Amino acid sequence: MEKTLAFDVYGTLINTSGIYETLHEMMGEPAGRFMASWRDKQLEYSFRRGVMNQHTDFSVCTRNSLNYCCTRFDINLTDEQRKSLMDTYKILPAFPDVAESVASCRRAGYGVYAFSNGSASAVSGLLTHAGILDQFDGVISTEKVRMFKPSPVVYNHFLTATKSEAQHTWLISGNPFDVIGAAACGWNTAWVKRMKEAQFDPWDYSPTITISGLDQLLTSLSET
Ligand code: 2OP
Repeated sequence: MEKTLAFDVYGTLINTSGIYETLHEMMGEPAGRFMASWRDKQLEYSFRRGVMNQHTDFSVCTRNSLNYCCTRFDINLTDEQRKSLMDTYKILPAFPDVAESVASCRRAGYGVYAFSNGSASAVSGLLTHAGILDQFDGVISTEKVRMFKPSPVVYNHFLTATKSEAQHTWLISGNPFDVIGAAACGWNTAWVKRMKEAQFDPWDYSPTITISGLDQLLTSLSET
């Protein structure tokens, strides 16, 4: 049975902090707090929409949370500035350890997929801009089942779409909510803990493996 790797996109393959420079040019000092708030609120909106069965394109969660943060931080960005931020979000950089790690896992015989709340077109655009789209066997977006992570619906959709089985599938993610969601569905999980101070939720699920970068992934997988 082929082993399958599902790589989360935002925060795992793609560095969402890549938006910082643009934010800092627009607002100076609050950029760091603004960026963190924006990401948290974006995810909160996706969770709430999932529970409410009110799915929409993930970019709507991104735009709504941007507007929320402008009010919260009392920063009056123009429509042009907001559009510029949304456009920058479409071409965020990949982390430097992604290309070699994904290629080596594929050479080792793993099926490798990008797996995201983002639409297939948004994710394909990000990976194309980063020059790594053709390193993946496919892009699996949760849009097909009109649901967001960490609903079990999306993890089951991934298995169906890739003809994989939970016990032979790994979720590779920097996001604890995603790791816990996949673990609750019986998947193996790798938490990519890039920041020393990153905290995992004290729930009754822990990652199968924890790595500080994707350069450690293949070695860690072969040791399990
Ligand atoms: C994803 O890419 C939002 O990181 C999450 O699905």
